[in-house]
Amino acid sequence: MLELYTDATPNGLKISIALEEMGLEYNVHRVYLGGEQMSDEFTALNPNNKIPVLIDTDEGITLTESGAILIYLAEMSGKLLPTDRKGRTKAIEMVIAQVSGLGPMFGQLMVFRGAWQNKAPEVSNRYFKEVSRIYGVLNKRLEGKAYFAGEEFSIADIAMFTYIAAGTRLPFARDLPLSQNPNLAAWLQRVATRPAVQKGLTIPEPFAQEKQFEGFIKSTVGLGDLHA
Ligand SMILES: N[C@@H](CCC(=O)N[C@@H](CS)C(=O)NCC(=O)O)C(=O)O
Repeated sequence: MLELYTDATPNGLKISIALEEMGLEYNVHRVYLGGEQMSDEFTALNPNNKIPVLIDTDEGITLTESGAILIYLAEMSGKLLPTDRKGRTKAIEMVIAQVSGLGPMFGQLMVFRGAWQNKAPEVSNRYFKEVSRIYGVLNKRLEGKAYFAGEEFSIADIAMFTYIAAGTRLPFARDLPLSQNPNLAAWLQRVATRPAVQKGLTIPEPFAQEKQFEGFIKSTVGLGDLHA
C-alpha cells in the first residue's frame, strides 16, 4: 500500500495529482506544517521535516523529495514518463529544473512577499524578477510543444503545474507574467482541465487559510520558531 504524508501545498499536491493521474490506491496522512512536521514520528520518516513523504509498504521504502517520488511512481505505474531514453531524460530534466529552480525561487518569493510581508522590497524584487525570468524560459521550452517533455503529458508537467497554478491564486504572486508568456498560459489551461489534476488539487483538504499561513510563518527559517 502507498501511504502519503502531505499537505495542500505545491510540493504536496504534485503527489496527489500524480497518484490520481496514475490511478493508484493510497492513504493520505495530512500533516499540519505549523508543527506536526517536527514530531518524532514524522522526523523518523524525514529528518528534513518536510512533506511530501511516500511510504510504499509493499517494497519497504520511505521516500522524500517530490521529484524522486514522482519518478518512483512513474516507474511503478509505467505511466507519465516516456519509455524511450531521449523522452525519459527530457522529462527528468524538467522535473529537476522545477525542484532546483522554479520551486526554490518561488518559495523565496512567498517568504519575502508573504511571511516577511515585503519588509525587504529589494529582496522580494530579486525573487519576483527571477521567477518572472523563469516564466520566460518555460515559455520558450513550450514553443511548438503541448507539454514539457513533448506531445505527452508527463510528471514534468505535474511538477511545474502546482507552482504556476499557485501563482494565479496567491495574492502576492498574481502579478507574475503569465499572460505575457502565451505558451505557458495555454499549457496551464491544458493541464488544469484534466479531471485527475482537478481531483488531485483537492487532496488533502487544506487547513483554514489563516491556520495554513500561521504554519508557514512558524516554519520560515529565520522568522518562525520551528526550525530555530
Ligand atoms: N525539495 C523538497 C521541498 C519540500 C518542501 O519544501 N516542503 C514544504 C511544504 S511545500 C514543507 O514541508 N515545509 C515545512 C517546513 O519547512 O518546516 C521537495 O521537493 O519535496
